[in-house]
Amino acid sequence: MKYISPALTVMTAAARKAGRGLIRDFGELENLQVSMKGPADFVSTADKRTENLLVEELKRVRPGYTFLVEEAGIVEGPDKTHRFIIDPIDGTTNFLHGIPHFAISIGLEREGQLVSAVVFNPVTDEMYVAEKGAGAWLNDKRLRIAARRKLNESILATGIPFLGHGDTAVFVAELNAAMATTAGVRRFGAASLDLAYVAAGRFDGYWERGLSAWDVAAGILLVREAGGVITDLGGGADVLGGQILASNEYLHPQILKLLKDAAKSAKS
Ligand code: LIP
Repeated sequence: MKYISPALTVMTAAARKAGRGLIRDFGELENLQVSMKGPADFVSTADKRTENLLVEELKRVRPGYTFLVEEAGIVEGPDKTHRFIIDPIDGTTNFLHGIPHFAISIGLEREGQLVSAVVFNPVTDEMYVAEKGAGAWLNDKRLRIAARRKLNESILATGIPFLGHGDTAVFVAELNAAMATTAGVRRFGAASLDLAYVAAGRFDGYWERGLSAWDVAAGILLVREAGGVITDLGGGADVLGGQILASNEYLHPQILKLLKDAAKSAKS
């Protein structure tokens, strides 16, 4: 990467340090799978410990910044112009089940604009980073969004409502529409990595509802800096508000229409 800001250097260092702990925890989990209560408690402790470590590491070098984090919520700092948005383990259910697809996600906002991003999968050692105006990168490789223009050649990723979360009827209608028009739909279980995969051109598009800002903040910048288009599911700019659609400029309007029509039909 040609330009790495001091903030991004600090963020990648914190993610690597936290990643080492998560790898140890992930190894330990194998011994705990026999008891049902064991793994869930263990993962929630790992989640909190990782969050604390990230906040401590980042606070040490950026003491005044505000934080929005999954467990502790908003941690106000005197500097209201900078905000870290952090998910210590995005893909917690994968982590809990021993599926090596989860990530540490750290986004940095300056005056409400996402300016730096890190999504780190410690198992595969894939470090995705983006800097506003300087591109998105996977380790040392520049990321570019896929160039496909036809839905019938495209693979989309999504998230599936579970355990009473989300609107099942709307999701089923959207999935039906996507199944009928695309080359396939995937559900990998970690929004930050779904967005990173869109930025890397692995997925041609990704949509999901019921998300939190910390799931997507870093991934949004990755997609933008890889040349992608990202909106909420109404086509608007509220991308941290819980629903998201990411793709390239050709497919985005097609997918948006498809999903809008499907959601409308589910509600009528
Ligand atoms: C997860 C998201 C995923 C979604 C899950 C969950 P968590 O975040 O990354 O895309 O489908 O329901 O929200 O809870 O693992 O940080």
